[in-house]
Amino acid sequence: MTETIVTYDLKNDVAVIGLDRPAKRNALSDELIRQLNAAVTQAHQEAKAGVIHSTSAHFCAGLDLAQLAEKMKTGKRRKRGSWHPTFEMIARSEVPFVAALNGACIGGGLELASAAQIRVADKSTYFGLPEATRGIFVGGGGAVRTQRLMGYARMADMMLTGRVLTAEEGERANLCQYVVEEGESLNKALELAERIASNRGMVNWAICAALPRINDVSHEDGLFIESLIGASIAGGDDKKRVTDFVEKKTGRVKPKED
Ligand code: 1HE
Repeated sequence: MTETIVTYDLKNDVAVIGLDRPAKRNALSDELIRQLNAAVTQAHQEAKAGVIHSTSAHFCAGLDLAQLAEKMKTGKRRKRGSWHPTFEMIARSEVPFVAALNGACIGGGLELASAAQIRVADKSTYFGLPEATRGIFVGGGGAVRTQRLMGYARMADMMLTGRVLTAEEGERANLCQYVVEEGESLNKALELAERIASNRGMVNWAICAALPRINDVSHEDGLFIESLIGASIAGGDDKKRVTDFVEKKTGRVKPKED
């Protein structure tokens, strides 16, 4: 029987996906990607938001180098772009994902985290892109997504020099949006995911699927797509959410409390 190395749980409307290969620091083997794909597919069928976390001390050590070494010996290399469909499903769908980070968030692990819409790092988290050290390149969409998050200069620095960033440095470099105390990233990610799950699905879809695409087109085309999206999501329960505010049935935006 195949060992379970990705756990799946549905908590209310939130799919909780756990990377569960602690002995290998959640290194991304073909089997782990296969199980992750199945979990994300299931999340799409039944959840309104998702969380991806590690069940142990490290989020993810990146590509399974032992498996790669084995394939190099036999000449059976991983097909290029084989992670893309899974990571793309996380990145651009109606189900937004929050990645809860801890410990090593390295190489393909950072690429996976970059596919989520929100990253919460606890203070044990460190970010690295050691691909050049291993003589390989990013392969999980990091050239697009991670670069877009942190910018070319920072990514080139990390890749060329092996520079490692702490959680706080990662936040300043835009690799994560929240830094929490050690052991708290899953709790914070769940709290955020529950909040996200209460949004209209169509609006979440527009944020996840349309905003990044608008980034890819011209200013004018972006404005046009924005108008199209606005028109296409009109209807449904949007009127109720608006009138609820006008009739004082729903909360106001409050100043942030420390
Ligand atoms: C692994 C992997 C892995 C650990 N593939 N087996 N990624 C890297 O270059 C990161 C490589 N890993 C590390 O630097 C460290 O292992 C960690 C910082 C993540 C954790 O250190 P530590 O001291 O807690 O654990 P460890 O003793 O180094 O590793 C524990 C076991 O996990 C050990 O196996 P064991 O059988 O000897 O016990 C390690 O071999 C195994 N392990 N990381 C396979 N990555 C296609 S594009 C994406 C390209 C990339 O992702 S490049 C980055 C690859």
